[in-house]
Amino acid sequence: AQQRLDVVTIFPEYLAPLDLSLIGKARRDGLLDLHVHDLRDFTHDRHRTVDDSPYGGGAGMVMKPGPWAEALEHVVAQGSAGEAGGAATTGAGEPARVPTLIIPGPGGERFTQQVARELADEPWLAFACGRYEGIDERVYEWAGERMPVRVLSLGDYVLNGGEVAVLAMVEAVARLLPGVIGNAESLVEESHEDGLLEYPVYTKPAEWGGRHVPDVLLGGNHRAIAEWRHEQRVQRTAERRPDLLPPAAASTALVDLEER
Ligand code: 6GU
Repeated sequence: AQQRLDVVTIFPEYLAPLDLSLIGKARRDGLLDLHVHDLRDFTHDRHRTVDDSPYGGGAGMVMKPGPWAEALEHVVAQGSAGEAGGAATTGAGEPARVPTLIIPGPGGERFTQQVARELADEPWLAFACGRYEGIDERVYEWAGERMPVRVLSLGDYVLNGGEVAVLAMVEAVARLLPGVIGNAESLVEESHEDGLLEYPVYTKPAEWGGRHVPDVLLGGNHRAIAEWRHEQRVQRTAERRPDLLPPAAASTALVDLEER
């Protein structure tokens, strides 16, 4: 089942990396149907204006609602038109009438692996990249009356606009789509899939610059290797991301580490 993605931005060139690597391959293989739209194409003045000063005063500029509504109406019309092979479909095969709209922003709900999994189940996603101090609040209300809307943040820091966040979100979602990653097994043993960070990995040579690969990995005892790797995952998570562990498990793992 192909997933349709629409991205609306004032910097379409910012999305160029989506032609590369795994995502580019998924597009060429027909697993992803990606459309990037220039918000300025939905303005009508000579200067193709997308922003204006904030009512009430304050720093910076706010994105005007008009171009956003026209751009999103265009996305909905184009995506639900059912052009041959291009229409997003629901699980039952009928065309999806509207996309789930993602608005990236530092004030959103946290984008996590769980959210990526939810989005990978959707037939059609649209992304609205804000810039400047944000998008006029009425766009959120207007869109929310027409389609499901999620405001999503990558984490507690500020980017200049939604474009880089969309690159991250599209990559996290697309790699979960069936067929995008050749070896589906590599998807399950990953950080954030089961709540623990990954174990450390090594390759040849067995000794490098006086540093040795742990002995257990050189023997063929698969049970011992699995136990060692699990232990490494728990300790690593306790040290680097204790917030991922139940409080008791976090302190036990750190005590174990000090006793070694
Ligand atoms: Cl999703 N957008 C912007 N502009 N800044 C962010 C972010 C998103 N996530 C973290 N910082």
